[in-house]
Amino acid sequence: ESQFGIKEVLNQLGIKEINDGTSTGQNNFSNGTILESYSPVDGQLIGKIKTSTEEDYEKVMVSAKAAFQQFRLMPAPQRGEIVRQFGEKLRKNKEALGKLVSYEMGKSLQEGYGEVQEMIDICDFAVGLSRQLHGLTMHSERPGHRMYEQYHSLGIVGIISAFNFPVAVWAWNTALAWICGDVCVWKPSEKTPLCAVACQNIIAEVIKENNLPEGISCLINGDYKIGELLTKDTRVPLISATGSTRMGKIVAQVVAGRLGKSLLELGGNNAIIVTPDADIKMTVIGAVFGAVGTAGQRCTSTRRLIIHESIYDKVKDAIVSAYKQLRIGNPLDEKNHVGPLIDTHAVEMYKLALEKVVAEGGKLLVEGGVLSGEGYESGCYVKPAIAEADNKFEIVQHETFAPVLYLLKYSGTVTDAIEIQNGVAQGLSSAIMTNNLREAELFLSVSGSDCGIATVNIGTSGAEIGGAFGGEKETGGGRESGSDAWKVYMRRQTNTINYTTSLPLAQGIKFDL
Ligand code: UN1
Repeated sequence: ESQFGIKEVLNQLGIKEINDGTSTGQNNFSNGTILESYSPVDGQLIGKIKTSTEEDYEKVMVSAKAAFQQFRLMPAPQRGEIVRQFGEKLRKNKEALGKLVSYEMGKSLQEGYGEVQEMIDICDFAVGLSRQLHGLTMHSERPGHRMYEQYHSLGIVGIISAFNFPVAVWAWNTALAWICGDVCVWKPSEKTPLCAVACQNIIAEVIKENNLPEGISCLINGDYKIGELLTKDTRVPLISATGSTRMGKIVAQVVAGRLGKSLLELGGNNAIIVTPDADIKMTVIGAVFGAVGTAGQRCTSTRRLIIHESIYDKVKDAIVSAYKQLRIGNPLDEKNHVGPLIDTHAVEMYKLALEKVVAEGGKLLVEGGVLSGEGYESGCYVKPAIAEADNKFEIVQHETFAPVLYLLKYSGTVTDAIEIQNGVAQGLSSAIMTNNLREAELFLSVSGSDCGIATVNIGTSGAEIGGAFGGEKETGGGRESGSDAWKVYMRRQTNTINYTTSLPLAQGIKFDL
């Protein structure tokens, strides 16, 4: 639609009417069936891609393997320079790519830009890291020996990403993998293939401008079957997969079956604990953004509010009244807070969740519903809903990728709230709203939150790239992005060198000949 300047956006990003879904960075070829990408914003066809066949996949792997042989020899800081140039190109394309993310995925334009900003941030982080792939040195127990460890490039990294962060999740993985000297093969979500083509077009320019071997960044497209080729492939030492717990369990078993490594970023069931010492104003902003941002389709979205009984009504009223101010509509219009769900299947799941919570004895405080009429033609726009529920409800235990927020009440101390917060199968993000130091520290202590992310006076979503991102339990245990998450993209080697003329054995063992 020209009204959002989408034609110009597609032009700038090199998206054609029909695009090759297979790319080695220089060569694009695809012999599979056609996949159409419709926008949840207005239901319009944005473009088509040709998916990858098994033969296409084989060509990609040959090219990736050859690229790795060369790329691993390039000094890490020089690889960092490549990532720096990629970050520069992302800066130039931030507006266009952010708009495409918003149009193809449906998140608000602000969040579309935010997602591209996360890509830029991880590039900056990776550039610095390219000079800091440190190993330790140890003191040998034997005289005249030196012991140290080093990190070597791993090989081909398979990246399987979800629709909700169609560009950033790839960048978190690939920017680190590249500085580590790995090459990447990306299988994006079938729901957002054009975002992937746009990213691949951007990195392809960098690869060309630097005369790098093709195959450093590869793209394949298709359904789960093409993903299966990756997970089964012994040429791929690491699979990084983001998506549902159901998908993650399948990937984990297949990869473990060949003793490969997997980095899993799966479902969350994130809660904010609101204690009697919470700042209510901050709580409302954090909770509402967490619950309705990206229309509740982040793995870090706030699903549960665990509120102390003494302030329950006050918090409930404040949140319910904030929901009345939410504007739902075209996400490319910056006035709107909430855009559409990804597709009508997601709408069905949302409706089912609301039916279930009522059937299990919950009470709707803010009724949901699917919007229709002008501006809502795609059928993907829903009203964010709030339900009073119990943590034990089956539906509350389950991650519904939609803006449905459950209010849970606790009595007693923060320990009781923590028990509820931890009483789910998932363990991604968690938060506490309190100005009470004792409560906050307890929440962060070993007997506190069991999640990979635990924050104080912040909501559950919107993590910065500098920290390691990921979660425990059914969230899969993987860590991406900041801190030392890079280590999973490399292989570690322990080296001991003897510079004497004798051969003393470790543990003092005598072995004389
Ligand atoms: C996801 O939903 O897959 O913390 C990732 C956040 C974002 C990343 C979400 N930085 O909400």
